[in-house]
Amino acid sequence: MKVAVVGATGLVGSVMLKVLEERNFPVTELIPVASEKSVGKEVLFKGQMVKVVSVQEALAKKPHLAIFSAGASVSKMLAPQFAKIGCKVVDNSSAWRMDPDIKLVIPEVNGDVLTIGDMIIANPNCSTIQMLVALNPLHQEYGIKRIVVSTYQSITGTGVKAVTQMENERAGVEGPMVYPHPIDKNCIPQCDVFLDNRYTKEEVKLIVETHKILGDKTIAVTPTAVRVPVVGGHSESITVELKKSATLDDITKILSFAPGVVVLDNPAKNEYPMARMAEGKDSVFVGRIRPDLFVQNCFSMWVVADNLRKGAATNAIQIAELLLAKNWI
Ligand code: 2RA
Repeated sequence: MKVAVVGATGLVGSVMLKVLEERNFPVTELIPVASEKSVGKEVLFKGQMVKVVSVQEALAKKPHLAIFSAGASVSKMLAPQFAKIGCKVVDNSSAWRMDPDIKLVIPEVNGDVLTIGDMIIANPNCSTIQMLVALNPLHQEYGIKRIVVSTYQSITGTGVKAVTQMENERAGVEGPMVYPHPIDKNCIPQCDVFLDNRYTKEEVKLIVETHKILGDKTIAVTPTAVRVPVVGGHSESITVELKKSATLDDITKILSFAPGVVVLDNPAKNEYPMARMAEGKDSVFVGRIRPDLFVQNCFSMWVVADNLRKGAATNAIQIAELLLAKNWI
């Protein structure tokens, strides 16, 4: 299968190449696509150096599948061009997520919404993916009334320039700032820009994407998105209030069997998920599971995942694997 990776030289794009290889996705020809300034560079794939090509060259090769991680404006402009030549697109940007005609998919949660006619499919935001992989089984069993979530987001979610800012600050070196404040030895309660409602774009994604993916706008979501000087993955403190009664055993059991989830929860041994242990893995790790001490049928948990893998590249490739299984690509 001819597979284009648009944004192949970026942080997520390079992880996409790695995951395609690791999962033995049946790529017969890789078509790495990047901006004009990167055309001619080479990327390593399956032990071979493959030349980065322009969009026009990629379209001319007529790929069967194009996986995008090139930003919303590029996706808005280019995804329809690939779809027009019959190429299925899985897009990791925010460009199509809230389009009513475009499916927003987490395979473990709502993979069954896909149809043969879907030509552009949106990959949800990383912080939404890990939250809903953990919460969907509880929603299916008990119904969710309210979610209060605080995220502790890796700087890799912003990209290479953010990692450089942190490293420069750590080394005491002046350099370009991608954040409005220093990130080293700091927590910045702002991911992306503020909107008129005093929430950030990142926080609103947790609300609107949850409503779209679970198909339930009655779920109250109260998000706070924080940037932290971590590189391995995003961590989330989640409190979920359920509509029906449940016990701690019920919750722990359901999570233990939930697709894509690994429960790591042993306070007596100081065992719980952390970004450093999630890095490079595809599971969503859940721990610190505990009942609320004041509110009935309300539970808190700590949810950690590698934001570049399950939060982006792996989820996109799992969507492609669903299409492959249906012979739709
Ligand atoms: C972030 N989720 O972490 C956003 C985009 N990757 O910055």
